[in-house]
Amino acid sequence: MQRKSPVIIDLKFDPQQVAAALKGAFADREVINLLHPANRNRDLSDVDYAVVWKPGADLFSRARNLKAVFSGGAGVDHVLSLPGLPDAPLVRFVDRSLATRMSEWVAMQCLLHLRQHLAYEAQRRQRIWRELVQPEAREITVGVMGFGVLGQDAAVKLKALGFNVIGWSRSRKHVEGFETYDAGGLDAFLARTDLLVGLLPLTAETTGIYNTGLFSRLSRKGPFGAPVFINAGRGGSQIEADIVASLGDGTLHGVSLDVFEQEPLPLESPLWSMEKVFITPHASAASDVKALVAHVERQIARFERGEPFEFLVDRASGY
Ligand code: NDP
Ligand code: OXD
Repeated sequence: MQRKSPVIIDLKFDPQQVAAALKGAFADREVINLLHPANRNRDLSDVDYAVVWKPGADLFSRARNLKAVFSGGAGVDHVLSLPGLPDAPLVRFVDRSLATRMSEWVAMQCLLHLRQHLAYEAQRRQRIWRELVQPEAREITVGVMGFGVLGQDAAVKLKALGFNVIGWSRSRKHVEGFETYDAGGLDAFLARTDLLVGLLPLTAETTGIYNTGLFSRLSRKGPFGAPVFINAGRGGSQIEADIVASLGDGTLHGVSLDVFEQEPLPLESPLWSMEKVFITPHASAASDVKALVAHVERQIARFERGEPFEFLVDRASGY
């Protein structure tokens, strides 16, 4: 029987979760977990596959003959920027568990803003008992920028909660029940959007896209008189100085941020202490490592049967 290539695992996730997920995984091949000190100087030159999240800078010079690279997350900006990335297929992580987690976070943030939770928290700190007017979800249009796997899953769940939902993507998506816009329809999309949800990948085109110019084109007709910005895509797509200024001058009513230009968010960032801000530490949708391993096993099995990989990254587009 032909020897099956080992799999390199270089996942900067919780080491215990990784170790637990790898028990019994890849049953018919060796697993080289680079978190394990014994593998520090291991020869990787004959390995076909690597599963990576923020891998070591020398990984691709050590593993010189990879036939495929699997991203440990949906985003691949962390891989595409690495020196020596081989010209081999790059597969991203797409899975129900990831979409469910992201949609939970997005729905929670939309509800927190709809139900004016920042205002209630401010009242609580001052021991004020005052009920605020309660707009309904149907009075609010959520615009999802990045109407891909995660954006569409979130849209379905937001719609079930009663929000109007519209989507924006590079190429127009035809999804029953949703009005959608393509890249050229950005102004029309923004003019209708009361709550902007960012689920874009980080590419040359999306770097810095969430800036004052964009915020000022959002709808001001919603119940709060100014729009809300919610971002779980990538921090490199937002200009944080513009977010701070837009909150200050009322261009934005509130924000929820899971991702930042620099992570961890520097201690001196004004965002930490601003009243109209919800912050989570890049925690909206962590990869479930067991689900990731199962996904990679499926993709390798397809490849070795001669079938194409699913969820291939288009290097030219950057996602
Ligand atoms: P997809 O590739 O399925 O969707 C990306 C969407 O963005 C597509 O609709 C795509 O358009 C659109 N898009 C990309 N570039 C542009 C552009 N220049 N102009 C307009 N639209 C554009 O990715 P996922 O939904 O799976 O993931 C999205 C991102 O979410 C990831 O790349 C990652 O950065 C982030 N993420 C963050 C997590 C977190 O914990 N904070 C967890 C998981 C993911 P088109 O459909 O036309 O290609
Ligand atoms: C991802 C992430 O891209 O966790 O999956 O950010």
